[in-house]
Amino acid sequence: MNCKITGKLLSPIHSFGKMPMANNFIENEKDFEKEYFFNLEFSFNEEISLFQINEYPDAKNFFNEKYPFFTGLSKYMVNHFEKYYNSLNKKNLFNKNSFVLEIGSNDGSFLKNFQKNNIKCLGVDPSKSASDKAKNVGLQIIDDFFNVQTAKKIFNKFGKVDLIVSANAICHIPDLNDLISAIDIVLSEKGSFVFEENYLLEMIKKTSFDQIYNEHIYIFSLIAIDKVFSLYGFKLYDCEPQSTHGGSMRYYICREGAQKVTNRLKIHMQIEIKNKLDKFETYVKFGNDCEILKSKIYKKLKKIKNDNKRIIGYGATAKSTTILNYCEIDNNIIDFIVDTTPEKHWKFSPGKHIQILPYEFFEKDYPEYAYLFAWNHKDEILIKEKKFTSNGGKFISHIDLK
Ligand code: DWN
Repeated sequence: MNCKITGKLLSPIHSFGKMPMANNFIENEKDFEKEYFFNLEFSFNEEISLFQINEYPDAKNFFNEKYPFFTGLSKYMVNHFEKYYNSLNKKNLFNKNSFVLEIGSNDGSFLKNFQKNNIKCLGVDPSKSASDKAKNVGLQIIDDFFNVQTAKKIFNKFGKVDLIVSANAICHIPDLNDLISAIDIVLSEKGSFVFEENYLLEMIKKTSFDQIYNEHIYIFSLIAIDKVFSLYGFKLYDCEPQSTHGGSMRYYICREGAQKVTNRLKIHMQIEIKNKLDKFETYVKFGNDCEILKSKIYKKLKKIKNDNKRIIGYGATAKSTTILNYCEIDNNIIDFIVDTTPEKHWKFSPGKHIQILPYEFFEKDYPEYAYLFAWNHKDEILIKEKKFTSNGGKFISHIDLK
């Protein structure tokens, strides 16, 4: 596979084996046979310090009217987006006359904050299942991928935008060259592009290999974002670590010279250098760490089963696809997975075909163990599940086994 930016041939560092598409929950048992698998492996482009997966299915196969992830199901995330809005407001990155664009607006959880404050805004998202929810609350959404073509349409209809925002969407876009060209078309001269994504340093520290799946083409670092955007006349000028999604980073980008680079950015860049995020060897070690953790997870789950205890899965996350398939965990180990998303209920998990049940099945008959696939929402979930834990129930996950 060649890097979409430098054209360099990338050599694989580590493979998680044959992997189905995350979020491709299967409705009918007769469709198990037809399931699509690809080789999930990662590489590291040293020239631009970019961590990426080598093979991935076309996004049209999953970001469509069936996409089953909705941001607004987590109260913490809804709250997080209000804080994100307030922080941009405090930094004067928009004002009451601004026009704001969100890339990957999902169900409108972020844009609702602009709408509430009468700021003109527009969302772009190809997942109609999610964008219909945003439209239902009166938001203006384009059901499409954000690319040069869409950017031209936006520019022709609305002119330039003052602020482009995004959360957990940019790492889903394979062609960063096209993405940045699209940003160049719509962003005003003094405007900022602010986005946040799960953060490479956190993934390396936690060995949270489940952040890697077909939707996440890249796991970004500051060094990578700085190098990539500077190839196109843009500048990374600030950053802000976030606790969401297991540890994220917020990136602030402007046109070269439009903003002053902050000390905070310089400090965090130094931390990345110290942690060797720009070195190939870091990712070879990460691959080895994944293998070690995989065998620890399997042993732990096998021991629980040998002790005749029940394990269910908590949260049919996209991330759980990598855990279940890489670690060879099937329904001999996990009875079923509960989730609060109606669109996932009674379907089967990709690859290992564990059934997804409504949340109530958890409360009805508590198991001894729950594998917390939604470990990134642990704080929110532990508050909700005091009854389970005070009755002796235990949450487990690979994050705690490291
Ligand atoms: O980048 C992405 C992130 C932001 O969202 C996407 N590629 C896809 C998706 O990834 P994920 O599915 O791993 O995200 P979450 O937020 O970890 O998914 C949580 C899942 O757990 C949802 O299906 C909802 C469910 N859930 C639950 O059943 N009870 C969540 C909470 C908080 C709960 O209390």
